Amino acid sequence: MQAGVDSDVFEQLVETVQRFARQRLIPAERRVEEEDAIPEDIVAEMKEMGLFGLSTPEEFGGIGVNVAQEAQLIEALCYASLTFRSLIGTNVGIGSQGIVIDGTQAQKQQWLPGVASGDIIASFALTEPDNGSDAGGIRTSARRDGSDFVINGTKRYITNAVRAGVFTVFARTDPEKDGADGVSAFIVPADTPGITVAKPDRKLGQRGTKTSDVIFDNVRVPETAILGGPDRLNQGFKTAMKVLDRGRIHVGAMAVGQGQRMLDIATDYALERKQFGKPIGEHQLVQGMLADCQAELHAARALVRATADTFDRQGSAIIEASCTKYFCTEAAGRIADRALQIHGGAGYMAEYDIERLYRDIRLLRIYEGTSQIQQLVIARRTLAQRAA
Ligand code: COS
Repeated sequence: MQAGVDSDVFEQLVETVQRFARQRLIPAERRVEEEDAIPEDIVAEMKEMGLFGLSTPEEFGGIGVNVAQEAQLIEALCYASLTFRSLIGTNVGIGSQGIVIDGTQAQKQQWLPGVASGDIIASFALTEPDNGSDAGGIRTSARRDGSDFVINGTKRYITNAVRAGVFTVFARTDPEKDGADGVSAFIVPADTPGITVAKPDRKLGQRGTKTSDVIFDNVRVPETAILGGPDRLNQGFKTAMKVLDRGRIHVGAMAVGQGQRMLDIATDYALERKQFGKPIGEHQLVQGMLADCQAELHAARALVRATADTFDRQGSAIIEASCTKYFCTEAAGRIADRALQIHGGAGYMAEYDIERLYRDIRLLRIYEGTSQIQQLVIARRTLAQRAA
């Protein structure tokens, strides 16, 4: 059982994050959209609040929440634009969790205090130009040279790469094997010679988030850079999968936070906008859309909480995590669509927030495993369980 922080401290933290999202972040959203950047004073406040270290164990300077608590806090934070979450997202999730789950004590001591404070941004470098869903097909190579490894290859769409202090890089250490088996994870400081971070990608939404290609050209690291130490050679794919399981619950919580925001916006609009002599919320077809949003949101929130509890109890929840990401992000997509529809023509206009939120939410069905990959994980494991 992962205990997390005491309930009174936690309740206070949730209230603080709720207030911060409403009073500080939402008013800054349009500026972030226009400038494609998060204002530095907000970054500083997020550091002060300890948000970068939410999931880092207390002994390494973090807050040490468990998965259920993380989910509630991320839901609260994601009432505001998903862009703000993206800034802390890799430190709380995929960028650091490999070190937390499988790192050696020395690796934890070296990296986690800086990750927790936000002074070091941790970035997760798995995806490549030719390998997205097929994560086991990694082509980036790490060739042994004495007691060093030399990394060559390109990673793609790497969140927070331009800000990164450290990368968890997945590379093929056994060229004889072409699947998941011959892959290792390395902890690579971002200033290691041979690393180039390309200019940030232009995207459909979530302006202010930064993703880029990262090119590794003869990047030399010692064998102690293998995540978990030299004994975990060729074990990197499993680390990636474990990190993504936890991450998928986190993304489910993001979908619930934004889903609630979009439902609230649509409900306010339905109360205020009049057609045929009365507020549109009094028309039953609009009520149908609101009801579907509310029902799906309740189901999504309950699923996130149940899965997070299972993860905290068992230390793993593979099928549940995939079901959660799949259901919650698809539901959020439907909520976004209905919320925009309720706005009519106004919903298509950039003056209304829903146009931006609709674009932002689209990514949730793609990253950390597409909906189709979640279906595949769920179905394969369901079949295997019955066949066993
Ligand atoms: N936890 C621990 N171990 C896991 C695991 C998990 N969640 N999932 C798989 N493994 C292990 C398997 O048990 C297997 O180990 P053994 O060889 O010892 O049996 C090994 O990892 C390989 O697993 P599998 O055969 O299922 O690998 P596949 O290549 O078939 O790939 C999918 C599985 C498609 C599920 C995987 O590639 C995937 O999740 N892809 C999506 C990647 C993704 O989310 N990308 C987003 C990028 S980050 S934003």
